[in-house]
Formats: sequence, structure tokens, C-alpha cells
Amino acid sequence: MESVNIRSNIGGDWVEGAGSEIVDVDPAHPDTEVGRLHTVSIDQVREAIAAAAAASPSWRGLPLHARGEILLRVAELLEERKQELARGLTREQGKIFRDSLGEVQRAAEVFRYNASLANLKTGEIFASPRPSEQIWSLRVPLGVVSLITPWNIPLAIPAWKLAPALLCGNAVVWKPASLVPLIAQRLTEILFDAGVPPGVCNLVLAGQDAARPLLTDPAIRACSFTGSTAVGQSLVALGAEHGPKVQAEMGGKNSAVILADADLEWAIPQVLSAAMLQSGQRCTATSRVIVSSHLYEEVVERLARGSDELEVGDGLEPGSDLGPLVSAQRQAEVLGYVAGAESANAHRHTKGPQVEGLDGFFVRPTVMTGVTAGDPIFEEEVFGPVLAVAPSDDFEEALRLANHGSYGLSGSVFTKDIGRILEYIERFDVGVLHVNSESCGADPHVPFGGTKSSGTSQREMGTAGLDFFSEAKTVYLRP
Ligand code: UN1
Repeated sequence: MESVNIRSNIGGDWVEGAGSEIVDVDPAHPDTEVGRLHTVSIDQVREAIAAAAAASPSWRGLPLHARGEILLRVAELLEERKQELARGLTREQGKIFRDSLGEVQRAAEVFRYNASLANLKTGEIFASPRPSEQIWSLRVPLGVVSLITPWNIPLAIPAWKLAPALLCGNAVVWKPASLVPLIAQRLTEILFDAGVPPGVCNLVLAGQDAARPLLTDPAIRACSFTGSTAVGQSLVALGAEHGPKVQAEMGGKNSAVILADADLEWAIPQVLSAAMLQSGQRCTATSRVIVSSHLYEEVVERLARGSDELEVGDGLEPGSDLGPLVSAQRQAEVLGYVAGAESANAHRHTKGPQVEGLDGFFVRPTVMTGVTAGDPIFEEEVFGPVLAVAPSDDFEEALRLANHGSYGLSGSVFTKDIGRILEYIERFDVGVLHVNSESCGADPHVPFGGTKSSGTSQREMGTAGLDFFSEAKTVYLRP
């Protein structure tokens, strides 16, 4: 595959950035270049915001259903180009081809679902206490919004921000993570091919140094972000200072609780899937298991065996279950967590974590015990295929460990006991709770987001996107 010259798009023009050069490599074969680009300068980010502001009036002036038709066309093009997009996604990001196909399909479904929201009501009418008057509350676009998206789900997460932002009639400036610029360029091309006018979606391949105007420029009315808690919280602070509302979907340290009556035949594959697939690089990944002491040894043994059976390799090889991590830095950080835990006397039950004979950024699925609250591997978001397992003797302790720490994104509980299920629904402090299923996943029509430091209270997906990307205008109407 040839290396591509990757570019930003400002006002419909594909432009070379004026900033530093980035070489985009295949994480399974780091010597293979996927593409190259120059990041945009801070002035180019401002130009992109100005281009969005210029394009905004005619876009918001289109009938809502016309914008919905364009989103439907985006969904069709994603499906038509699915094979090629998925191949590119695996090459650039590393996830296995089957997961890439699933992600392209998911992005298409997100666009299709959002297109259907054109059929919802766009306001309400109130009775007026005064004669000859009506009072309307209309949902109107914000204007220009910025989107900042991560490298782990680089097509579907942008889709679940772009689709509602565009449907609502906003013009967008989108900054994807710098590890995944090519798939961002491909999605931007599809938006234009589907009929999004120039300037309505601007793609800025920017480093963090140039990103500030996405929160501070007076034209920006909202910013939607997915990524780490540290970055998200800094954006929330910038938003509070400069005005735009900020929705931030941030880190997770998601627990699976296996109670004494759980069906292990079902629970173990669910936990392994959530912990290990996509190499654990999902904010919803299960990264600690709290298991009834009575099942502890059996669960550890089964999780370790299942992990060792997973095939690690190039995502384009049909036998691979897990691809590489996205970068050398991520690989080093994840290996550092495992080494740190081992030197603090944690026990590793699996092969690896290094992978012999492959030069990509691979890490083998790893199951650790002998860690508990206070240990980094039990507290922090590792974002790799690493699972910490801890026993618990009683119900209250299991719940306490599950809730331990600063995150509250997703979680699982495995039990058949309806009373306990109801307690978990009440007391497990997460935004997304899975009862007897894996902690990953998000459906286009259902609100998604976390509590505590995992998110701002504003959810994404479903009609939550419409709430975020629009605002109410109240009209006192006396004809
Ligand atoms: C999922 O479980 O597929 O970055 C959704 C993430 C989350 C979305 C996960 N924002 O992994």
C-alpha cells in the first residue's frame, strides 16, 4: 500500500498544514508508512472556524429533512465503501479486520439513526395567559461547534458527534486524534460526496498546541470531546472560562462483579471479550474483576486459559483475535503497568505480556492477581489487554470494590439473583450498567456516558445528541 499525503480541509479545500510533520505508521508493522501530513497551525484552525461560521447560515437554512437525506447518503456510502474503509482502519489503527468492519457498519447505523430524527418534533407550543398571543419554544442550531475525537474508535465516535451536530444545522470544525488522520480524511471525503457543502465540516489535523481556539474562539458555541479524563477536564475548564458548553466523555476503570451464583459458562467469555478484544483499548473495557471468593480460583484459571488461547497478530490476518496497541508509547505504558505490578508482588497468570517474533506494538492478554484498591493496576485506566482479578467475601465488599476510584463509566454484574441485581442498579455508580453482559458497547438510539470523572452529565447518542447540539429559542408571538 502506498503512503498517502494526508491533508486537512478548510472551507472545502484540501490544505497542507503549516505545522510539523507527522508520519502515520501501521502499528502492526511500524516500518510501514500509511501516510504523512503536516499539522495545521493555530492560524489555520482559526481559518477553519471562520470558514464554518461563513458556511453556517445556508446550512441551517436548509430544511431539516434535507440535512437528514444527506446523513442517509453518508450511511449508504459508508456501507458501499465498507471493505476499503475497514482495511484502512486496520492498517492505521491496528484493530482486527472483523472489528473494523463492525465499526464501519456501526458508523453507518449512527448516521442512519440520526437521519431518522428529522421526523421528531422541533418545538413545543405553550398557552399564553394573554389574549391573542402564542408562546413557542423552538429547537435551533447553535452555530459553529468543535469536535475532538480519539484514536481508539476513530470512525464510529466521530460519527456519533458529527451526525447529530450536522442534523441540528451546525457547522463543524473537527479535530481527530493525530494517530488516525487518514480514516478522518476518508470520512470527511464521504461527507462531501454525500452532499455536505464546503465549510460545513472542516477537518483540522492539529497538534494539541493548535487546538486552543476550538474552545476559546468566540464563534465556537459548543465542543464535544471523547478522550482521557485529564484532557477532558482541561477542556471543561476552558469552556467554563470562554463560553462554549462542553460535553466530555472521558476515562473508565470498569469493573465486572461475578457473584457466587453466576453462570460461569456465560460470564467468562463476556468478561474476556470486554477486557481483551480490541486489545482493551476502549473506555468501556472491563479492567478489573471482583469475584466471590468461592469461585475465585476457578475464575482466575478460566480467564487465564481463555486469554492464552487468544491469537495476537496483524489485524489483516484472518486468525488474529487481537491486533497491536496503537503506538509504541501506549505499548510501553501498558507493559510498564504489568512490570510495575509484578515488581510489587502481583502474580501474572498468563503468557507474555511481550510478544516474541513480531515487530509491531503488541501486548499479550494478561491476567493479574494479588492487586487491590490502592495499586495502580486496580485504580488507573490501563487501556490495554490487562485484567486485575480480586476476590471478595461479601456482597458489600464486592460493591465497594466495584465502585472504588474516580471513574464511573460502565460496569457489569453477573448473578441470577433479582434482589442483588436491583441493588446493583441502585448502588453501582456507573453511567452504563450491564447485568449479565459485557461492559462494552453502545447503541445509536440509547444514551451513553459516565458518572464521576468519566463524563460530564450530558449524554451522547439517542436524542441526547439533539439536546447538546441545539438550544431552545422561546418566542412570544403576537401576529
Ligand atoms: C463501546 O464500548 O464500543 O472511547 C463504546 C470509548 C468509548 C466508547 C465505547 N467512548 O471507548
